[in-house]
Amino acid sequence: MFPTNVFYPTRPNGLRMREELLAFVGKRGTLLEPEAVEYLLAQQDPMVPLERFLASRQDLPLVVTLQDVLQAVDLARKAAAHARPTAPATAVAAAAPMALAPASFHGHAERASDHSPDVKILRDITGRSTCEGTLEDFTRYFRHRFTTLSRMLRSRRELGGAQEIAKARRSTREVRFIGMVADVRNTKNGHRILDLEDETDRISALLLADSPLAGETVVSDEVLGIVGTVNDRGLVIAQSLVRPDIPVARPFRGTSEHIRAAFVSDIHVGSNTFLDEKWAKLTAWMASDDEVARSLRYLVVSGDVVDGIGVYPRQDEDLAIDDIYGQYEDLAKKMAALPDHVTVVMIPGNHDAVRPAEPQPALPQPIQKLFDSNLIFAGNPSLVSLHGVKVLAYHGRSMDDFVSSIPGMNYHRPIDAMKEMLKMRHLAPIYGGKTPIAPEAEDHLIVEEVPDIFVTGHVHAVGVDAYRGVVLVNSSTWQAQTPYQKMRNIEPMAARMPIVDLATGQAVIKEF
Ligand code: D5M
Ligand code: FE
Ligand code: ZN
Repeated sequence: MFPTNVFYPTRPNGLRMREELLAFVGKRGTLLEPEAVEYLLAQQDPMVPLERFLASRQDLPLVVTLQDVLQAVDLARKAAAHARPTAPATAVAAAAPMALAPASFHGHAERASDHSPDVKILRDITGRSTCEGTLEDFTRYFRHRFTTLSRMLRSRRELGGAQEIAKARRSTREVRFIGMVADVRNTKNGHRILDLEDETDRISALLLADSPLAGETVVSDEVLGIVGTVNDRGLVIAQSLVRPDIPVARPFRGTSEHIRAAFVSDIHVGSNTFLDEKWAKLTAWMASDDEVARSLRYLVVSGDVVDGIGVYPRQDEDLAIDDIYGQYEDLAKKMAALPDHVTVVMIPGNHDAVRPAEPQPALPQPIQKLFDSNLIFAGNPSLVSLHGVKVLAYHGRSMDDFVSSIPGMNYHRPIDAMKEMLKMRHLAPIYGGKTPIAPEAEDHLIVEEVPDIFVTGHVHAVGVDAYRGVVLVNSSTWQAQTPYQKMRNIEPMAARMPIVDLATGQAVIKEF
């Protein structure tokens, strides 16, 4: 069962607190955005951040947004850190957007070598794949996707009393229902029509071009809720869309010490555009006595660790090492050259020597044997605990499908797609695009548990940000532009390494 109360703690005095909050801002002639209310109610003392925000403003806005509150909290945290430079930062962290990562960390660094590794793989397909790709497998897979996501949606207040589609169709009043998107199309007047299905029936919903829903991203095969009214032709005029989402922003639950994790991906060892010198610089820096380098306890490698063989037509022309074992042997040497205090967790990507269909299992034993014991291999995706901090690592192939089906998404802004994944609570919602999906008995691409850190690679870009308390990381590449990427106009942002402080969730990007 989905442990609702673990993710969305409700305070026993929640109702009274909610009234108090609303009355408090009401007296000051302003309103609280519902998301801000939810965030505040999840805090130890909801009044503290609110008072902080109100105190920071001379003239109050009409509506106080979640962003306003988070910014005030972040400012207060920074001010506190400034006043007490050696005091550990409070666990508020990564709440404010950090697209422009600061150059250095707040807080004191620990020596990683003083801490033994603490890695637990919490969720991963490796060794548990059962599917054979039969029709029954697909039916079971989609049923699992639908049931799991609709269970999440049912716990949303907006969808209280949601009906089955067969019932909703016959309604003449306001309806609420949950469906899997079977089709999205535009009408000639710029409206959008969604076809939605559940186990009972199918229905069409209209998103009007001049409504706030016009800007909502909707993709095939995601599961969402609709609130609307049915017109006399059986079409639902949607008033709102409800995503499973992360309904309540949570503070970052970090470690007590400032140990850090670094993130790389898309190393593409074996490619003739692999950035040898940049990697050598990285290796030297990691072993140096730089304070941040010494504080790195973990290195998470999110796939495309080698360039592979026969991944795309005429790839042999772009290879410096044309043997798959040769490529992994070379990578193993590079990993062995990293300092002992760094434990590596490695997942595969679409260039690696495992099945391309997601979820992908960990690299096979004959390849794992090439590496020393400082490496831990996991599947793609995996939920891994590093010193208790939950990291969801996913290579990110589905971003190709996000980019091709959503206007405005692009390869330079992977964070936008990552936020959509969290809202949809699914890493690869679009079925039948470029991302091959294996119909396992359970949908491993569902984001069941909210992670503390969510990392992807694949698009050869770099970025850090946060969404509702989850730190988002996209981890660059160690390969310069290939002829294929040149043809597709993909400019890599290479040799940049995001590093996250596991105590505070603060992220910086180190460039080589
Ligand atoms: O992906 C490297 C980059 O190339 C990344 O931005 C995605 C893009 N890419 C890769 N394969 C495709 C396809 N089939 N269509 C469109 N774009 C693609 P890598 O996985 O390293 O090859
Ligand atoms: Fe790649
Ligand atoms: Zn890739």
